[in-house]
Amino acid sequence: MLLKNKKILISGLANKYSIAAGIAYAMHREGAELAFTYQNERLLKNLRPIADECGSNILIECDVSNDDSIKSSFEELSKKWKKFDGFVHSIGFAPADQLEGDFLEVTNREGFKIAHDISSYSFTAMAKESKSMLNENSALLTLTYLGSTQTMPNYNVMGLAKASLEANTRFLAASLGKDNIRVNAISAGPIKTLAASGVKNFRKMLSQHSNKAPLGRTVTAEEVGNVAAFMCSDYASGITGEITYVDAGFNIAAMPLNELNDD
Ligand code: 0WD
Repeated sequence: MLLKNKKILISGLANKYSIAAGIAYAMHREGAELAFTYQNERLLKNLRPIADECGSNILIECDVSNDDSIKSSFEELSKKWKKFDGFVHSIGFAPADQLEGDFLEVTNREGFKIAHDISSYSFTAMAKESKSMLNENSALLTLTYLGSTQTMPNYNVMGLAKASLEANTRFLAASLGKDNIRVNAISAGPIKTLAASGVKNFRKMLSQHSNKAPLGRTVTAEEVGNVAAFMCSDYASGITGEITYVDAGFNIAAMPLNELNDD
């Protein structure tokens, strides 16, 4: 069991399709004790049955757009866990009007601000607020996407926010290295979740992905969860500041293999 005796907090579980759900199941299977944060009351009913399956009754409200909410959520957590071994940041958001249409036409200051605040700054904010509670050998993990480094239709300002999140991962890793706390990101291939359905024509992205990826398919939340469990385990003790792709190899391929073959 990769995560025996580890206490890990998971954020961003909106429903059973969330990547965070795949991560929770994998971490539970690997022996971790889990706690969860949820954005608001409305999402609690989706979270509760999954937390139950994972043997957790530590469910804490935390809206990462608000510093007081982040602070009080860790105060709440400290009543159950004096110290813990890391957290998963599986949170991203941009207003819907930013995720449809031409980048230059649709992007505005407010949308830019919100996307970067919720999708990148919140990772720093959670690290800041929890640092005094983190054990040595803790691991922090976030979820990113290829839009950080390559363009694609409709992903727009989220791509910029993910670029920021990846730099954030590196700077946090540099900052927390002296405390022996590791910070990493998983760049997941497209998976049909609530957040993903906010991106226009997401279905087409899925089929394009399968067409180009060396493995000829998309990935599952369970596959992301397995890598997340490893990254937060002591088996990954030599890895920090790294972006690990779990995308069936999509990012390494310039074009589909069969594209130029005669048949
Ligand atoms: O294809 C995908 N699904 C990919 C997702 C590919 C690569 C990366 N990712 C990333 C996302 O960008 C995000 O960072 O994975 C992370 C998790 O996303 P998900 O599992 O795809 O989406 P979802 O199940 O919707 O969970 C994201 C959750 C929110 O859900 P909704 O859809 O209700 O906005 O992030 C949470 C919320 O639960 N969230 C917040 N939590 C606390 N405070 C906030 C907030 N202010 N805003 C959003």
